[in-house]
Amino acid sequence: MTTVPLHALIFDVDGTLADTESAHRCAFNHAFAEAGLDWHWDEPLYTRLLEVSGGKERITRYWSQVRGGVKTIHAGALADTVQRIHDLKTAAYERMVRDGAVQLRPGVLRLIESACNEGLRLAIATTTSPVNIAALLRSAIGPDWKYTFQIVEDASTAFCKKPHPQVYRQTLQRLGLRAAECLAFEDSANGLKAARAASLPTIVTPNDFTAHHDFAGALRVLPSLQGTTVTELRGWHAAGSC
Ligand code: XBP
Ligand code: MG
Repeated sequence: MTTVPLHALIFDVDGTLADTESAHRCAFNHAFAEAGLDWHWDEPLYTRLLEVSGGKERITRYWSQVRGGVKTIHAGALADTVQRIHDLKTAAYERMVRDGAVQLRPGVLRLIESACNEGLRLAIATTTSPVNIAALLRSAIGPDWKYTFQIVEDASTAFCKKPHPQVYRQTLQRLGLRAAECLAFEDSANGLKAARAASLPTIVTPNDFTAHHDFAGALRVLPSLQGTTVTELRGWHAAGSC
């Protein structure tokens, strides 16, 4: 059994802390309409597009591979247009979350509370933007949510999106911990790859958008964190790197 104690839990946001992707999809479609574009992402298409981490990257991928015509646009103009669409999307998403469209997944709040009570440090490593994180956690935990998560790494600090490990490596650096002293929580194959590339033992809780992903290399794959205790996490962590 490993002798390395568990010191911190590192959570992904979208699809892990909360089932946000349906709201993200609606926000994208809202932004397309506001921008006067006849684009529409239905669930099957969005499920495929989720293979690309990052909202701006997803818009660009769709535009270049589905709509076409990107090559004729000056790179700067393309980036500006994608940024403008993504800003409209982020504003729509923030309104939706503020209006109660998204809740934390079952078991997440209870696990976060018991982890804090047991002295574990909590961090966030996500591809999404700070505005989205704040909107979600302010409505789910309250205005003091930042006291719960000591470290937050996101799209504004880690420019290489998952499956690149940058966001996890930076989180570990700021925690001042080794990967073996932590557990990561993810919902997608890209997220799992990023966490594993940073040598983090990782628990995966798939959702409807990621249930078909390959989760080889996960420490555990659970339907949700409902009923998961810190004692169980410590046990899986201890057994995980035998
Ligand atoms: C998942 C993502 C994000 C969201 C949309 O992030 O890939 O891009 O789908 O958010 P996570 P943005 O790492 O938390 O699973 O539009 O802000 O990118
Ligand atoms: Mg995710």
